[in-house]
Amino acid sequence: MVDPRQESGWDSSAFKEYCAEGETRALELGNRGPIQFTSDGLLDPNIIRAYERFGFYVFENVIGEDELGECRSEVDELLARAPWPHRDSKVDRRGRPALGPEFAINPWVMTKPLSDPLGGTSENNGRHPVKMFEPEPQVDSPAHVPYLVAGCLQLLPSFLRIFGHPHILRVAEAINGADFTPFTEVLFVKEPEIGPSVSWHQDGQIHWDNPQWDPNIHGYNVQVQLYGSTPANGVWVLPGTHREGKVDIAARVLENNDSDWFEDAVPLVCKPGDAFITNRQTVHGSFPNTSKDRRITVNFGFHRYSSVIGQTGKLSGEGNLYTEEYIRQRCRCIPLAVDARAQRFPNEERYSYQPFAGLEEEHRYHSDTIRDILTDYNLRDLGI
Ligand SMILES: O=C(O)CCC(=O)C(=O)O
Repeated sequence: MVDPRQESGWDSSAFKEYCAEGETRALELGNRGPIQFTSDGLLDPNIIRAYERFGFYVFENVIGEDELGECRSEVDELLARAPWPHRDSKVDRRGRPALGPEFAINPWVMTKPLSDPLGGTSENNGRHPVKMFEPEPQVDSPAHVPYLVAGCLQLLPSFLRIFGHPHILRVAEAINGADFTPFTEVLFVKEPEIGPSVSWHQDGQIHWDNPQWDPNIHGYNVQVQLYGSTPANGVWVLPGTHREGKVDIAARVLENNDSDWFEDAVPLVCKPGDAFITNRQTVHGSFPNTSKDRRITVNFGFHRYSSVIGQTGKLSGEGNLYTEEYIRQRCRCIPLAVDARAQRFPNEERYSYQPFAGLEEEHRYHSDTIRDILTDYNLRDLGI
């Protein structure tokens, strides 16, 4: 029998068919539309209901064309500073010193084009149990390409402004409470015909056995699409799996004739400027980008305060203890982002982040606060 994983590539008609069917299923779910609030200012209950049921929601038209253009330009400049042609290079593709050594955490997470760097390994606590099909890249591809860029609030002012978007933050408040916290802020980079895959996984790490466990305890991710996302280059999810607890993904693949093409999976299809939210407990992943379409995702996430306080968080390594002070320092990026956005879009409503209400003056966006709040701010990420 041919293993369908051998064919997760855009030159396979079976893969194209799988993508088309997935897209049809996705569009039938009814969990997409603009971010809407009731006359009382609450998030539309239909949005919350659909999110609770499926574990994701696609918000349409969140970011306008001008803002997308600014962010795309900054991202292009940033990516041009990546080590090239392999991750240990000291220079970028133009021979300039590559960006990186000046940060406490190397921003570049790089791997072989079209590969699956995590599947079937013990990386990230082994949360990616099954390796995806790895097509051979073209011979002239670089040895390594960035697929994730970390610490983006300090790298991209336009990312900070998107992060401070009032509607996105009101959604965070509606789902995680007024004292919601950030998590981590990265770019996912899936360049055409080289973008690596992210094999099926659930993001949550620490609360699976918590007696207070519930479907929202590990928070959610926000993915803003600068160029849109397609079934071939985008994230797929298994709807509703955030309510199942820890899923045995390896067993599920085995039951599925050892195939990672699940019949009930759906792709998160987006236009440029759409943003989706995905519960971090939802089983999700993305195939290698063998298509000709670029995907660049502005990715961040939010937690409930009660999910992080007193925890020792981890994705890899020992992890930090999330004390009240640690969390407060990490949350300062929110009022800073709100002010950065207000300076760029003075006529837009401004979000008021309750834990820092009255402290707006201390969080004005200017060179001192940028230095004090954002320098290596991601040493205090809130991974759970
Ligand atoms: O954007 C992607 O391809 C993967 C995203 C993902 O797995 C995550 O945010 O946890």
